[in-house]
Amino acid sequence: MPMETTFLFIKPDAVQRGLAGNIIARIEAKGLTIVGTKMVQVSPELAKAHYAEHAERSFFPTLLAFVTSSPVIALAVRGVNAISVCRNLIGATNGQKAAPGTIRGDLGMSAGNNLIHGSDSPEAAAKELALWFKAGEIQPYDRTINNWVYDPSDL
Ligand code: IDP
Ligand code: MG
Repeated sequence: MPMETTFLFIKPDAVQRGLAGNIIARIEAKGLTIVGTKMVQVSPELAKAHYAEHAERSFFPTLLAFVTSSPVIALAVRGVNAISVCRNLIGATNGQKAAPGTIRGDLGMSAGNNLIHGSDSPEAAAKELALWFKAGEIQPYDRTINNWVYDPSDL
């Protein structure tokens, strides 16, 4: 199966608001497989490495303070085209503009406190999975229900 694995983390606002279950339920119900998960208190070093591409942005200090403010839930998520499927499930960056039906569109009102991160390319997914998970923390299994989630032409 031409499966991809992407990296997501449920941000401190969603964990504090008690929305982690709602978000994980959407990912599972979509037909994606959670193949790795753990709660992480993000260090300043991990935050800086994860968001390195945004180091020059005006919101960078606020972003670092936010992601290190309270624990997050890291997720490795597997499925056909999982990277773009998850980005679509998450929605636009600002919850006020994100489409209804998306996680941010349904659950958030902010550009910064926007509930969840998702890798935006295969290169980012590879970098972020390696940054957040150690060897052996991801179990790349296929759910037996995949025969009902996908038809042969999807694969
Ligand atoms: P993305 O998470 O939708 O890919 P990016 O542009 O990659 O959005 O920005 C990374 C993160 O930085 C966002 O998820 C959000 O938490 C924060 N951020 C982005 N733009 C703003 C902003 O205009 N104000 C405050 N925080 C922002
Ligand atoms: Mg991004």
